Amino acid sequence: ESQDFLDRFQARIDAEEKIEPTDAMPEGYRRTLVRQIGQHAHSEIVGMLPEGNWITRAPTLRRKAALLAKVQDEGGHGLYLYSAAETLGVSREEMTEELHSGKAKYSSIFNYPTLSWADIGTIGWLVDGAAIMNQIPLCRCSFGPYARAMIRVCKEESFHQRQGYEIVMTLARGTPEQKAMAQDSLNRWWWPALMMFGPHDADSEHSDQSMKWKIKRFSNDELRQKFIDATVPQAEFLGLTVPDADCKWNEEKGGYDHGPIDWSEFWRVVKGGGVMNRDRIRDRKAAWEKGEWVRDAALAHAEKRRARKMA
Ligand code: FAQ
Repeated sequence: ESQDFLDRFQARIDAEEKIEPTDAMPEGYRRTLVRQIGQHAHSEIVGMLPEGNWITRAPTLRRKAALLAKVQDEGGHGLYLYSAAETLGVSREEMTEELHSGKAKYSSIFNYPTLSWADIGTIGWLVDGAAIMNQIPLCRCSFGPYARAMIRVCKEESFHQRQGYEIVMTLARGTPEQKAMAQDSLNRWWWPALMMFGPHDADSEHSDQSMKWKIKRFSNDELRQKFIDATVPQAEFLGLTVPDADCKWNEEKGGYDHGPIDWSEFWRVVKGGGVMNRDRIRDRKAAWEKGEWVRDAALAHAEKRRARKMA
């Protein structure tokens, strides 16, 4: 790749032009997007599992219908994202193989177990809340198919966040036992939710280049701060407390300070040592194998239609 080519590409990015799949692009740009979009897709698909765990145990029909719809939406997000990645010349099979072999990551958050019904509320509130913070700027990502996919995804995440917050609100205003269940859930999910934004900027390997290419519009720490600032008042409104003694309003910076994040836990979970890592990959592999006949049937059907058209 000549310097001239790289400069011309950067000029298009700087001019806020969208890059489309058929455009010439640096190999590093393509690779970064395949990595990020692929991992984002895997997160949506693996993210169906912790919540799927509670569909049969939702406390009312209304809660069950909403949860079912949410989990289905996540499946849909995964499919948009795999399609967006496929425009960059990687196949769905290759991406799936990388997930199953452990080569491709998915969000650390989905390696924590959903122990109580309150966790379904907390996931909607915190995990979808964090996902929205991260994904709204991705609607302006320089790569067209990813940016466009994010618009609908964000609308749906917004519904997910509200349904979660409403579950937690119902529990927080319920019996002392229900409120305690909500607090226990917040205690377990708060730190893992902060870790979703990735390592501190100084330790974030890809940030500089991704910001330059306008794949990322904000750094990991900037988004984490925005999330904390939006979420702490929501917890206060519910009468719940975030499990961080150092979490205090800082007038000077106009945001909340927070205590140290346990990065050794983060890396342990990312590298496979979380409570649910093994189960998640086992379940995804089983689903892929059990679905093989469906893929085969769809291919055979498409082949028949094609042959009929040719005749
Ligand atoms: N978990 O240099 P950076 C959802 C890895 S929301 C695991 O900072 P980058 C919706 C990172 O990949 C969740 N790994 O990397 C939902 C890299 O390793 P690599 C999904 C993490 O890419 C809600 C290394 O650390 N959202 O699914 C994590 O510039 C509820 C160095 O990090 C997205 O994927 C982590 N938390 O920034 C579904 C959003 N953080 O790849 C169901 C799109 C970092 O070299 C229920 N992705 N790593 O092997 C992004 O915005 C970025 O990729 C970041 C990381 C911000 C996640």
